[in-house]
Amino acid sequence: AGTTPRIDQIFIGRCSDYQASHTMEHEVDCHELWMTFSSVFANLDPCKVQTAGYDKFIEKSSVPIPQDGSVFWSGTYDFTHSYVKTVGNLYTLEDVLPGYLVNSLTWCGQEKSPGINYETCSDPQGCNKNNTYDFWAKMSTWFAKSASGSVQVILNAGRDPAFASDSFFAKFELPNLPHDKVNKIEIIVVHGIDGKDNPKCGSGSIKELQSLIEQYNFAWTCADNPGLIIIFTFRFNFYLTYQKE
Ligand code: NFD
Repeated sequence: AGTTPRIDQIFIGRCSDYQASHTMEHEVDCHELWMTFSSVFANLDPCKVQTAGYDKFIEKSSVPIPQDGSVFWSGTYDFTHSYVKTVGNLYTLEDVLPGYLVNSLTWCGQEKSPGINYETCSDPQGCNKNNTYDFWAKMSTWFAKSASGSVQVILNAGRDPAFASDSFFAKFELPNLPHDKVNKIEIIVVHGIDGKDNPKCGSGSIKELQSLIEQYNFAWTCADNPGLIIIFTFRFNFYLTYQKE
């Protein structure tokens, strides 16, 4: 997979854009934030990267998430991002500063000039892949720890399994939801956005998720295509149909 050309300009531009359109508790120095982020990997052999360095980036870009506003997704990337924009007052990781800055970008460093590899992020030992995984694991952990009130997770009934135990949601988000702040997990199962249609609430991998949430001692609800979702599903499928043509 190719890497993102001019990632420095994109990152700094997104950062300025975000601050111009959101009320910030603290102003962020976008150039300094880029330096904090890029110094983790720039000018280094990918296998020498210390991903713990990304903690500083997360700390500096951290923003509060409104109560009842956190939305997690697994297997529903396009649907969920489109949905939260339409409904409003809902936030995925990619809608808040840390995630907004780097979402859908690909980056990795190299020892030789210019310090960033703009050709490829596949190295023989797979270090870049591991670094990227660690990065998103940290981002997911931060996002989960920032949640409060009632949170939502939007799953795809057409994906098998709809709830995957090796997903970022299962490994880094669910286990990091704070017990003193989060009071309920709303499972939303979307039907009809993908071909197959496997489990409903109370069955298959959704049932496994329900038991897991109980083991984590959280209250939950589960809904198959609830009102707003079903309306939105029509809109979404309509949009996809015309986008393809
Ligand atoms: P997904 P999810 N190993 O749709 N998030 O629950 C590797 F290497 O299945 C955001 O995993 O949902 N990659 C972003 C994996 C990235 C693995 C990651 C795995 N075991 C996490 N599992 C982002 N913005 O890019 C999944 N992936 C890859 C946060 C998969 O190929 C969000 O807050 C796909 O590109 C959301 O609540 C991506 O991870 C949750 O974690 C998502 O897979 C979504 O992760």
